[in-house]
Amino acid sequence: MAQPTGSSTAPRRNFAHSLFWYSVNMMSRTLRHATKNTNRFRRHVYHRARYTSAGRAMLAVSDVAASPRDAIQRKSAVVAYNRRHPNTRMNRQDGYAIVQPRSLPGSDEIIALSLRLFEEKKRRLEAAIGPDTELHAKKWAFLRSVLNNQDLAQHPQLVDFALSDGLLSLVTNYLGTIPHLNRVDLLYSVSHGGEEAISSQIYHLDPEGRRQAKLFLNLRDIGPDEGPFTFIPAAATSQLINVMKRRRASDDESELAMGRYLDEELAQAGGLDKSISVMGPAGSGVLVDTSRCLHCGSRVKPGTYRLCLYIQYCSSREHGNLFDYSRHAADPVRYLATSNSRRSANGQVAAPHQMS
Ligand SMILES: O=C(O)CCC(=O)C(=O)O
Ligand SMILES: [Fe+2]
Repeated sequence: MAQPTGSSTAPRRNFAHSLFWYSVNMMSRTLRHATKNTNRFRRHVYHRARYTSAGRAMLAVSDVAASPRDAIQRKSAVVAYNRRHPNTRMNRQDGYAIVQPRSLPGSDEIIALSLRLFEEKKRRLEAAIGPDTELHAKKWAFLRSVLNNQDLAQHPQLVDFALSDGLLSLVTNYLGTIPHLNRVDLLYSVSHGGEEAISSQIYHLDPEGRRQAKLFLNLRDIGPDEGPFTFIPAAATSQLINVMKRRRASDDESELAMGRYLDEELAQAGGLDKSISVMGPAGSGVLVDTSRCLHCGSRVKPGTYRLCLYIQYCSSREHGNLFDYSRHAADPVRYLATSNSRRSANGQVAAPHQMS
C-alpha cells in the first residue's frame, strides 16, 4: 500500500500512511459488520413474529400499511373473481383440499410436460454439487429444486396451469385475496442416507405470511417409502400447538427451534394420528396452507424417490421465481398474481422455502 520514497523521513511517512489505511479498513469493516448484524436482527424479529398470532396480525397490518393501494386492488379484484368462480373446496377451517387425479383441468398435459422436463434435467441434477451455503446444502441432500426461471419462461404452460381458473379459484376463495404466485417448481426428493429426520423432514409451520396455499401434486406413484407430503389439518394443528407450547413452557430443557416439533412430541400430545399422508398415483395431491398446517415430508427410503409439482401462492410478498408478468398485462387478476415477482429479478431461489 505505502509507496517507496527516497527521502530520510520515508519510514515515518510510510508508517503514518499504513496506519491511515489500516484505520480506514477497520472502520469500513466495522460498518459492514454493523449493517450485516442489523439485517440479521431484522430478519430474526420478522421470523419470530410469524410464529405467534399477535405477531402475524402485526405483519398483516404492516403488509397493508406498506402498500395500501395494492391491498385495496387485490381485495376488489378478488371479490369480482370469486363471484365468477365460487369454490369452497379448500376448507377455511382445516386449510387444505385433497386433489384427486384428473380433478384439476389440464393436469394430464402438465404431468406429461413435468415428467419430460425432469428426465431432461435428471442427470445434471444428480451430478450437481449443490448450493454453497450450509443451510441450502443440508436441504439439497434430500430435496432438490428442478426448474429455474428460464425453464418457466420456456414452458409458460406451467405458469398458466398455476393461474388457471380451475386451480387459482380454490386459492382465491380460501385466501380472500389475489395471491402472489411465488414458486412454480418440480421438487425432487431422495434419501439423505441417514435415518434421522432433518430440516423440513421435521414437522414445522412455514414462515411465509399468515396464510398461504401450496400445491403438492404427485408426479409418480407415491407410497410410504417415497416420503409423501404429510400434514395435520389447521384446526388440529392449532390445538396441538397450544398443548405443546404449554409443555415446552414448563420444560427448561426444551431447546427446539420455534415452529418445529418432533414426532415424539406430537405423539405425546396425541397429534400423530391426526396426520394425513398424501399418497396415491400420479395426479394425486393436496393444496394446503403450510403456514397453518404442521407438515413435513421427503422422508424418502433409499432406492426410490419422490417427484412433485410444487406451486406456492402467498398472501404476503415473498422472494420467489421471476414470472413474465407482461404476458398478463390485459388480465388484472393474473397481473396482480405475478407482477410482484419482478422484485425477485436478481435472486437465486435454491430452496423450496426459507425454513432453516
Ligand atoms: O418435502 C416435503 O414434502 C415438505 C417440504 C416443505 O416443508 C415445504 O415445501 O414447505
Ligand atoms: Fe414447509
